[in-house]
Amino acid sequence: MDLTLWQYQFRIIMLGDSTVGKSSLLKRYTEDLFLESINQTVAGQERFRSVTRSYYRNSVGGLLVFDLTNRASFDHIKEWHDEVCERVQPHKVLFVLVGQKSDRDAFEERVVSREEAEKLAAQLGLPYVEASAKTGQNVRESFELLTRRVYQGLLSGEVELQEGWDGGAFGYCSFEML
Ligand SMILES: Nc1nc2c(ncn2[C@@H]2O[C@H](COP(=O)(O)OP(=O)(O)O)[C@@H](O)[C@H]2O)c(=O)[nH]1
Ligand SMILES: [Mg+2]
Repeated sequence: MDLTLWQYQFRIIMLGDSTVGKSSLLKRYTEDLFLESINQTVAGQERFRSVTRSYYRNSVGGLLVFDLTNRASFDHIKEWHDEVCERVQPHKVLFVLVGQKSDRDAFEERVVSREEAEKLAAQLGLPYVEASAKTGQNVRESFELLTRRVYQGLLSGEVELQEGWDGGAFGYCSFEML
């Protein structure tokens, strides 16, 4: 019987407009913490097109994040998606679409409906999940969904393991963030 256990490390990127809550999602996931006014990533740093190829290098998965209360951040999702897909060719990055700040739904601040987000996700061929870094709702699920999606992609040959990429052979996930 072969009892070999494989551990994979996937490099994952988090993409989306500034202030959608990427840093907050990661903080909630890794430390189970939420800060109302988290140290802001330098303003403007996350502008569309400001990302370089090296940022995506060796990434096999990504969370595409928008803010359910910010229409522009939703409108930019397709641009983020297409930009990355174009840049990583001939490789592929597998995404999960995340509608962030779902806690604000309770205050009727939502401006992007679940239906239209699901429609965009279907168009892009991605799973969709609504999450809140503030309450923790679906945060773990978002990362796990992505990890499972990448693992599935590995088995199906959609993404490939590359020899000798930085980060080493052991561990589960490594994160890159703008
Ligand atoms: N209500 C609410 N606010 C959030 C949530 N996630 C982040 N924020 C707030 O949104 C702002 C921007 O978050 P940040 O994580 O820095 O966004 P980033 O620029 O995408 O990394 C901060 O003031 C956060 O406290 C959330 O799930 N719900
Ligand atoms: Mg940030």
